[in-house]
Amino acid sequence: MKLALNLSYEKLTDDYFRFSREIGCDGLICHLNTYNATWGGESDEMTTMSVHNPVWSFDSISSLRKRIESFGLELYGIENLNPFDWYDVLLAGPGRDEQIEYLKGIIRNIGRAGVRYLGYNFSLSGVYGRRKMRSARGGAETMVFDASDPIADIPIPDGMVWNTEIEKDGFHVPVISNEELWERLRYFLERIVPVAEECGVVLAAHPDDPPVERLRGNARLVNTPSGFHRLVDMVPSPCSRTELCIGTMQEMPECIDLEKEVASLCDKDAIGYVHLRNVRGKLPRYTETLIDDGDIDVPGIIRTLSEHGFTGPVVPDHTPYLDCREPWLSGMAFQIGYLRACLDAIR
Ligand SMILES: [Mn+2]
Repeated sequence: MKLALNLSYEKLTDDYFRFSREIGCDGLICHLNTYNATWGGESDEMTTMSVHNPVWSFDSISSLRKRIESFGLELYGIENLNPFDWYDVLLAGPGRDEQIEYLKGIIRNIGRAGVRYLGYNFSLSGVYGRRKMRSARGGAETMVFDASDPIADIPIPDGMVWNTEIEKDGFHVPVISNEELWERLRYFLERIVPVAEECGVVLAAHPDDPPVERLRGNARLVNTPSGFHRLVDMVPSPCSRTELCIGTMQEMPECIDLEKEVASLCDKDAIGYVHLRNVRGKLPRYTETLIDDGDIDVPGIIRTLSEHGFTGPVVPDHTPYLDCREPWLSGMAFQIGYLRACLDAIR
């Protein structure tokens, strides 16, 4: 297994690369989108991207890889597509086929640049509805989700997909069934997976975070442990796998035996890469916690992954914010150090 940090676009700088290597990462998963504010900040909304951003070109991805390698790290993957580039794929809108052609080009760029994974989240609402509270150990700020919070039912505003304002007050986002969203995923995978196979890029699907049945009154997709299997079975290929977010899986009420669920995905070779964080509670209410402090036996999960042959990247996903000058960095350093010790313990 490899240890990687998950860096948002603003953090793709020499300082963060050096830091990542210093705390013992083998490589990185990078985001090419700029998320407004956060990622666990005050708001889940995102804005500042543009359609066909040159950051997705072969030259740009290739030079990013070279920069990262100069710090002794590997660029394992790119996480999350730009909502401006595929909103009609998610909405089954008029531009769907044209956007799919553009995405094929992106996958070719990623493959040609020697990057192995493309993480994506096939979702209308994206990650939404959590609140930042001082609920982690010692009062550290962290994300809390409560399905009874009225915020979870606020409909998706017109013109918004995946927490991103595509067209202010624009198109209406119709309410659809979960089955309809599965059909849209099938349409996407049937066209995209053959290209991923040609280029040697592994598509890795993140489950719904939070994994509720419906969010903002609209469809969700992978919100049960069996949903991961349904997704990888839809268009079976070594290039269509999951971005297995173990914290999210644990939050699912149907997840009774986490290690067994993880093992079954490993045995099927269905995992691209892993998000690993801890959590206390399950739906309808849970709190994200520090990696040693929740319901998940993290050393046990690492052992399960190893015993079932998983060799890909593990990233710490989210972290509570620790009270010091660098709340996010210190949280991540703690998570990486803990995971490094887990990996060393099974060597
Ligand atoms: Mn995750």
